Amino acid sequence: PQTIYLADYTPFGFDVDEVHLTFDLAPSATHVRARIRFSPNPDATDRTFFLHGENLTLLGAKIDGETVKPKVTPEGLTCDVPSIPFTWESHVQIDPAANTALEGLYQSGGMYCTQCEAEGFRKITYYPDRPDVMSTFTVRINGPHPVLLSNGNLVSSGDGWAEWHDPWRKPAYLFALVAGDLVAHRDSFTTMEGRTVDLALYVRPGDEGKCAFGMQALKDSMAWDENVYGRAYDLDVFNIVAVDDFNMGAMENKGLNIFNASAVLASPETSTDMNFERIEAIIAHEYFHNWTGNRITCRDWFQLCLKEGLTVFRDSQFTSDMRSASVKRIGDVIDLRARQFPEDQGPLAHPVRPESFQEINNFYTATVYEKGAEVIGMLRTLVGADAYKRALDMYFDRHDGQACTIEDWLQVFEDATGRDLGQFKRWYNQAGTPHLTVTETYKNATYTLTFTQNTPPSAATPDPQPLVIPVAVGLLDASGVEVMETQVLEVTDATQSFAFAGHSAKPTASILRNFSAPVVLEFDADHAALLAHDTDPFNRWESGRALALASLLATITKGSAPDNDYLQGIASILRDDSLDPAYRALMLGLPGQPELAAALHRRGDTPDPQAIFDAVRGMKEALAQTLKDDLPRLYARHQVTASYAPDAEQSGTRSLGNAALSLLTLLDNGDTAQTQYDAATNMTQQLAALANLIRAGRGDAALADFETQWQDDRLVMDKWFALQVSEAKPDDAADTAKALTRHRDFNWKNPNRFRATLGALAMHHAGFHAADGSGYALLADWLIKLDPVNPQTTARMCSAFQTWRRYDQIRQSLMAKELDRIASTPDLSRDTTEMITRIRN
Ligand code: DPP
Ligand code: ZN
Repeated sequence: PQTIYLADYTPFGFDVDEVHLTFDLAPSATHVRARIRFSPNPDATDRTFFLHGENLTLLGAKIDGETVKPKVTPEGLTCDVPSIPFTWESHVQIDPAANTALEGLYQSGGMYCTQCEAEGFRKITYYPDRPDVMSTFTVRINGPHPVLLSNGNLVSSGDGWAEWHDPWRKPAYLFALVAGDLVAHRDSFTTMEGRTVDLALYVRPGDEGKCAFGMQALKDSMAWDENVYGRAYDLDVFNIVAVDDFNMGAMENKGLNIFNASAVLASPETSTDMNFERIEAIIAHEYFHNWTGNRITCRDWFQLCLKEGLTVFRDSQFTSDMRSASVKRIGDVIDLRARQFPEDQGPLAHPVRPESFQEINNFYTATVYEKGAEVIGMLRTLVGADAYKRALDMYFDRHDGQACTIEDWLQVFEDATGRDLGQFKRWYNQAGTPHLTVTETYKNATYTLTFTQNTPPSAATPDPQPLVIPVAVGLLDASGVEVMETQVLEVTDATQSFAFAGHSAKPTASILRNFSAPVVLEFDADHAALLAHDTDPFNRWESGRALALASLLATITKGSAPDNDYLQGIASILRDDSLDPAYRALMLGLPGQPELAAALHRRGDTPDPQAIFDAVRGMKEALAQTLKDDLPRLYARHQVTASYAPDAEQSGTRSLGNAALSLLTLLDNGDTAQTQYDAATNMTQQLAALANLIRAGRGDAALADFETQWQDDRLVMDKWFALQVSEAKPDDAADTAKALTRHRDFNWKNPNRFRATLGALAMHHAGFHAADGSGYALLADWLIKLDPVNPQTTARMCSAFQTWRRYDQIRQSLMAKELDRIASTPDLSRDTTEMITRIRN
């Protein structure tokens, strides 16, 4: 496959002034007619007229009304064209019914829908399918469907047809079309500019009862973006459509967002509190893209973080405002460590702005998204909230309607603040998670912290240079009183010291408060004191986490008993009813098993997945014993009696109740869980009870009952599939997943169901890494089977193997064998080939 380089960017030779599309929908023979006005681009030197096009049958082409015969290849076409403005017309036939890759125009449950980001539009018609080519679109849809939707505003419609016009210039990746027998949940929103916007959430008949929450989240997002960023919506309609078969979570098409049903449909009976929170965040994310992504888009796909990092950062701010900021921050860091750190620390490491790729779909990664958001968070910390706001206003002002780069983004911060961001820019160009090692000295009433930063080299960045690292630090005295409020230190050198004078006794340092930079911190802090007293909620939680990590590592490597300081420290926090229940529930969490494997690997040890699993289980038992007398009360006090609401308060209460339940189950063998299961009136309670019953080895009856109750609900059945795998004992995980692939409801072409079953296996650390290689083999079998059908989802799941070099020789060779087996599959997709090659090397 061909490698594409950022350094090779050149503009397209032509501007697109307007696009007219006509669709005649038919499952296996949809006709697409395009009429496109091109004119020479004065900024370009290369006037090659190349239009992307894949899987298209060209039935005819004309330039200014005269038939032409373009030269067609599997990737597109070229044609001789005039050197003055001209009108291009093409007529192609496509086959949505055969489109299982879910890119371009395809069918899902009888409806038509599209997914064009990143490069799906070329599967709809011939076009310069690149984000820096922007145009207005007028779309006519002919088809016997009650609902016919495209971007922008509805111009006119009749029986079997509709015409839409999007007045905002946009790249083709934001194009969307939906047709089907759908029902709408409607509402409206009046913008701060006085525009009344008709809002609609389109779903399959039967799902009407799952729309209200998503609609409210949309309205909250619209209001928030006005209040916080001064950004109002800019069309008369905003439509969202829920689709069952979808590779991603959702897509921000202009005025017509298309969502994976799992990312928008919600009801108390069928969705957990976590589902509700995720749906709220994704609705916000896609809505916020209207400004950060659509109005200002990316010049090329290397700049993906320009829209994604910023939009993730914005949706995190939104969730922090809607719910609890510290709980959100802790959740984001857990997620970063679980998904981004392994990427940054293994063979897939790439900069937030990569410099080359073969298949762009492989770069919709945690590094681009989540580390991209962390980089913006650091920028905001460094310049301050006011300057951040000024810079963003300048960004919207200066670049509205443009396709931009990271250079444009950093320039507005330089212009708004006068700062030189040359060194800061390395965060965008360098791969790898920096390690920040800290030592302390105390002499003559002066406390000194010395920071040493070191980013491990990687294939993408063989010679990393020092970064600008904002390190938020506070100091406490021996009694736990804060003697220095949070200060942000700017670490810019490989080694750098900061002195704090006037301390009559050696203070206790709280370093990297609120996780002010995405680094691995190595500091021998007084975690027990910080767990008891830190005024920074993040670092207080982090101290508990650090104690748990150290204790678990000692158990794994030396067989030590769980650390009593940790157990007692957590117990006091759990007993402190003045603390937010959601926060206390997080305090009961333990480091993820892959995170423990990474920590062992970093110390030069070889992780044994079963030993890690056992140590975590042992720690939970120790927590249960320590809290033995508290758990019944903790559980009882955190039951919600009011009618269900998915808000922060109620879900926090339930999360602590359920955290208590999982410890109680270790003491009562699941009796409380059974009672909760029998009485549950919402999915949060039902699913938590079911998980505990499986863990206690008595889940069969409840699993059967759950299946009977929910067999007709696709999204709930995904949970049923996933839970059996994720709660299986390590030795049974692969067999459980395998048995589920034979279940009559295992529709492997549906990405949600595939992920629920095989993705759950990949995420079951000890199960996936079972010593006999059964986990590796089963996943590889299914990736090989899925690849020709859906390369994008296949390639994404290959990352399960990315940490393979951390493990022992036997596991390494078992994994290498499966990677080679996948690699040698005939006609393997470009997506999967690139992933396997990068992982294997
Ligand atoms: N739909 C994906 C997202 O919003 C890709 N843009 O992140
Ligand atoms: Zn996004």
